[in-house]
Order: sequence, then structure tokens, then C-alpha cells
Amino acid sequence: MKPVPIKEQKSLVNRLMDACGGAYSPETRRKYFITGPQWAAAYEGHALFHAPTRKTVGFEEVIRQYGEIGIGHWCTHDTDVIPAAAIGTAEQDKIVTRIQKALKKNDVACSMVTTETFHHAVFAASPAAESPQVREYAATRLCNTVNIGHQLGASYAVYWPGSLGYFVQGAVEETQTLKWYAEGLNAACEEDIKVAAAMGRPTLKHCMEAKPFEPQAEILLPTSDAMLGFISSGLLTHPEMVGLNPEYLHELMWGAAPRAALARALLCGKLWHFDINDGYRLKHDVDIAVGLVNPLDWLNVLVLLRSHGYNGPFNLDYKPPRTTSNHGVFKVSFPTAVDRFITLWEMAGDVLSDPIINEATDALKAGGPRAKDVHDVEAITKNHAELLTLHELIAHRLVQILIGAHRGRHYAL
Ligand code: 3MF
Ligand code: MG
Ligand code: MG
Repeated sequence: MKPVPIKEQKSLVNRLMDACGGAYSPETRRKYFITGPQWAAAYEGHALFHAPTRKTVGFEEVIRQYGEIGIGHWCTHDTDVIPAAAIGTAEQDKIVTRIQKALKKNDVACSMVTTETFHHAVFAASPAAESPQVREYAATRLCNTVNIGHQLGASYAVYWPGSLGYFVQGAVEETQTLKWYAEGLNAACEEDIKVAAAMGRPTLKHCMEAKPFEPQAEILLPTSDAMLGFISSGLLTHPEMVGLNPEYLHELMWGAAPRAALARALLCGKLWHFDINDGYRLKHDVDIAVGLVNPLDWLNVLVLLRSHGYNGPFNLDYKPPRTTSNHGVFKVSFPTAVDRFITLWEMAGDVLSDPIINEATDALKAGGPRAKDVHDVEAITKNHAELLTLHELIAHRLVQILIGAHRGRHYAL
């Protein structure tokens, strides 16, 4: 094989990408509530054991690229775009004005803002640290983000308490820390009520995002279920303003069935925002793009969300691999992630209207003939004996839909 000269590598990637076909137009992509995080596109490939591999990309370029691809919404951490030292200063106002301009120019809307409470050293003991001043600072940052959100026209604020936990046991008192954490959220909701009223806007939807491990060894709110308990614990002054932003991989990481975790959030009326990506059980947060690892599970997740009328954002919270160049991030990584999502979403529509799945599901719900005596376990079992085969038939049908076999695609020797 001949080495590929450096100057031909981009065109090779472009040619193969075009040869893949099946891409949706930017206009079609914009019809879905897909949101692109500043931090995902700007990720430079660094990690604890990894040096950066890509060049810095600012928000003007990210927003421009999102607009071109057809990702109609953008979201950001406060410090993705405003250096920590400039938070709350005139410099912040200048940056916010620049963001407003970039959004307008590229016809991209800001969907969500979030406060970074995990990267800066001030949060080494979490935003709910023992020190009152650290907590006051954290609350100030949350309130500031609420303000930025309203200035940018956002509808959602997300909270990932990634540093709310510990490495060594016994020094942190969990109940007290959770009470302090609630105070921060309460301050953000109070601020929101004030600012929203002053600006004549609806309040934001405040969404908590769980991750079971990383960066702390032990996390105090490790799962979406733990957060549902926290929201209804009585610690929040405005529990009706607080919901969830589950992340697909974060639930998979602890061994959950993500679809079941989402179902529990739906039942509580708290599934408001959704971080979409992929990865593996019981590994670290690999943040692979949606559908590259578990496409069948993803199809099933989207069937659940479609059938429940979920209409919140699908947030592309993944990391383009560090083997990908800046060119590859925008030419391959984002468009293919968006297009897989759209394909799986439309396929979920096929599942919902599939006559075979519908007939099988209806039959399961109808059940077999009633036994005369409700205590007659043998008769009840016998009367349903053939029906349960349909579970496996449905699973088979879902795979057929995933690979296109339901439309006559088949392999033969
Ligand atoms: C970490 C995450 C975060 C959150 C973000 C939103 C950096 O695993 O998923 O992304 O999504 O902080 O608040
Ligand atoms: Mg993640
Ligand atoms: Mg996330």
C-alpha cells in the first residue's frame, strides 16, 4: 500500500465521506431539536493521560460550523466562553454581545447554559464545599449563568455536579453536603424567577445531570434515580422548576438499562433534556458519538421517547475522538452523529407503525383466555403459553428494522 501524502489526506476523507452517501441536508437537520455543545466541538483531545491533539476553536467558529452543518442550537458552559477571571465583569458583557452576534449571523439559537463547577481549582471540594465562601462563590456563578441564559435566549440550564463527592471516606458528611448543594440550586431558581419576570420571559428549565463516577471516586448523586429522590426530598424550594438531563452513557456506565432509566424519569414528568452519546458498561466516560456502539439499544430508546411525545433537546454531548483532526471534527464527526440520530429517530417511527410489532404487542396485551379460577396457576400459565414467544419475535423484528430487512434487504449465499 502506498503512503497517503499529507496534502491528499483531507481530500481522501472528503471523498470517502461523500461516497458514504445518505447525508441529510442542513435544512432537514435543522428540523430536529438537536443541540451542539461548545465544549464538544472545542474538545482538543486531552485527558488525564492524553495530550491535546487539536487546535483551539473559539465559539465564533463553532457556531459558524454548526450553522453550516444544520445544527440549529448551541449550548455552553460559562467558562467555555468566558475566562473564570472575567465572569461577572464588563468583559463578560462584551463576550455575550459577540455570542449574540455570532448566533444571529449563523441562524443558530442558544438552547442551554450550564455552569462549570468541576474544572477550576476553587471547586476542588465541590460547589457545596464546607467553606461558606466557596459556596457563596458557586451560587454567584450559578446566578450569573442564569442571567447569561436569559440574555442569550436559552430555555434550559443544566447542572452536572461532577465534583460533588469525595476521594477519601469519612471527611465529607453526605447529608450536610447535599443540603448545601440544594442551597445553590435554590439560589439559581430564585434568581431565575426574578430575571425572567424582569425580562418578560418564562423561567428556565433547570436540569440535573448524573454521572456515576469520574471525576470524583464517590459521587453523592450518581444516577438519575438518585436525583429524582433529591428533587422530591424537600430540600428544594422550587422542585417544580427542577428536572433531569440524563446522559445515555452516564446511565449505561453504572450498568443500568438507559431506556429503563429514561422511563423512570418520564413517569416522574422530569425528562426535560437529554445528552446523547454512546459507550460501554462499567468503563469510564468515553463519550463516543450516538449510535456507534449500541445502535439497537438507541433505536429502542428513541421508540420510547417518540411514543411518549418527548420534545426536549437532543444534546450531542460526546467527544470527537482524539484521532480526529479539526477538519474531521466538522467534516465527519458532527454531520455523521447528527445523521445517525435522524436515521434512528425516523426508524423509531417505523417501529411504532410496524404492523407486525403492533399486532404482537396487542396480542400480548390482550392475553390468553381467562381461567375460571384466578388461583388456577396451571390454567393461567397454559392459557398464555404460546403468546410469550412474541417477545423474541418482537426483538427479531426490531433488528430487521435496524438493518433494513423489513424492506426486503437480505443476504444469501
Ligand atoms: C460530563 C458531562 C458534562 C455535562 C456538562 C453539562 C462536560 O461527563 O457530561 O459535559 O454534560 O457539564 O452541564
Ligand atoms: Mg459523558
Ligand atoms: Mg453530559
